[in-house]
Formats: sequence, structure tokens, C-alpha cells
Amino acid sequence: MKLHTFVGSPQGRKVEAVIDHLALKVEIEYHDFFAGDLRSPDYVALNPNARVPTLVDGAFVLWESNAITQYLADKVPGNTLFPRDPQQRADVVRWQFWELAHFNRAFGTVAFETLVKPRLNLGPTDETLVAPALIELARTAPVLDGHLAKHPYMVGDGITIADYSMIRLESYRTGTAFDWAPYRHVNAYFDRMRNVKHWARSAPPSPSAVGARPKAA
Ligand SMILES: N[C@@H](CCC(=O)N[C@@H](CS)C(=O)NCC(=O)O)C(=O)O
Repeated sequence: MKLHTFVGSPQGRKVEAVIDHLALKVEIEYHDFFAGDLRSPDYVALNPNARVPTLVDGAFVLWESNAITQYLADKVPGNTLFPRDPQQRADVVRWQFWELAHFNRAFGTVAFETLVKPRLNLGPTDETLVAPALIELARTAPVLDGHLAKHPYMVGDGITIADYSMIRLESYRTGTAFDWAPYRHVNAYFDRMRNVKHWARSAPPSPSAVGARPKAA
């Protein structure tokens, strides 16, 4: 199997963490986002969205990070990352939909507009995008905080793929123009999960390495 991603891609890091957690043998190709690799005809033929991640397993090509995490977990019998029990499984899927559609969609917009753009000199912050995203983030952060006040992980007593999905933007919390102080359970969860070795190993070596082709060892 082969994973296409770029260094530090939050959606790609979910998948890299799952690969590491399950000790799967997957070749990882890091594309250079800034050189336009994702717009190349070869890559767009694999993923017409021109986004990462994309998994290739023989003739099967799969994009959408949460679908990839489910597919990989299902390939390893008996693992606990994506439980077989229908209710636990639906719970995992529920949080993966929620993070993509609501919480991290809003967090990602605020992080990109207020932190990533200034950091990488990508133009002015678009306040018309930031304003509704802040409203959505303020609506969803208490939901996550309330859940984490009562549960150590998103589902059950251990890490599932829902956790790797939920934490994908944790490294952008500091520096993003949102007041996280009221959400102490979210902060504690992000701090704890940040040190989980499978997640930590997917981290970029530095903020400036994000999106760039890795230097040859
Ligand atoms: N819903 C998609 C989103 C993929 C996505 O937006 N990936 C980002 C990197 S985290 C990307 O490739 N961005 C490049 C671009 O938007 O041009 C997924 O979960 O895989």
C-alpha cells in the first residue's frame, strides 16, 4: 500500500498515526504542496480533489482521510481502533463526521486564516470567513468539552480512530485567534493526546517543514 500526503498535513497525520499504531507496512510519499505537486496530472488522476491524503492499495484508490482510517483499521483483525460492536462503531463514525463537518471545519478555518496565512505569507486574513467559523467553534467546543469532562477518549476506554481524527489540528491551538481557556477538558485532552507516540511520530520537524518536500536523510 502507498499513502500520498504532505509533511504535517493534519488530515494526512490522522492516517499516518493509524498506520504507525497498527504497525502497517505502507509506503509514504510526501508531496511538495508549494511546488504544485497535488495539481500534477498524475496526482489529479488519483485524487481529482487535488488534496491529500490518498491511499493506493493495488487497484483500489481511496481518498477522504476518515474513510482511509476506517479501511486501514478494518484490514487488521482484532484491533481496537475501529471496534466491531455496532454501537461503538457508530459512535466512532459519529465523531468522525462531527469533527469533519463541524468542530474541525470551524477550527481549521480560523487556524488557516489567523495563523497559517500570516505565518506562510499567504495573503490577508479573510474576516468574512473567520466570523462564521468563530461562531461555529464557540458552538461546538462546549460540546466536545462536555463529552471530555465525562470520558477519557472519544469512544470507550482507549484510543480509536475517532481520537486521531479529533486531534488533527491540536498543534494549531496555540496561536489561533480563539479563546480556548473555558474549554479545560479539550485543552487537557489535546495536551495528553499530543504525546501519544503514534501521533507524535507524525508531527512535522518544524512549522516551516509543513507542505514542503522532506529533505533527503
Ligand atoms: N475531507 C478531506 C480534506 C482533505 C484536505 O483538505 N487536505 C488538505 C491537507 S490537510 C489539502 O490537501 N489541502 C490542499 C489544498 O486545499 O489545496 C479529507 O479528510 O481527506
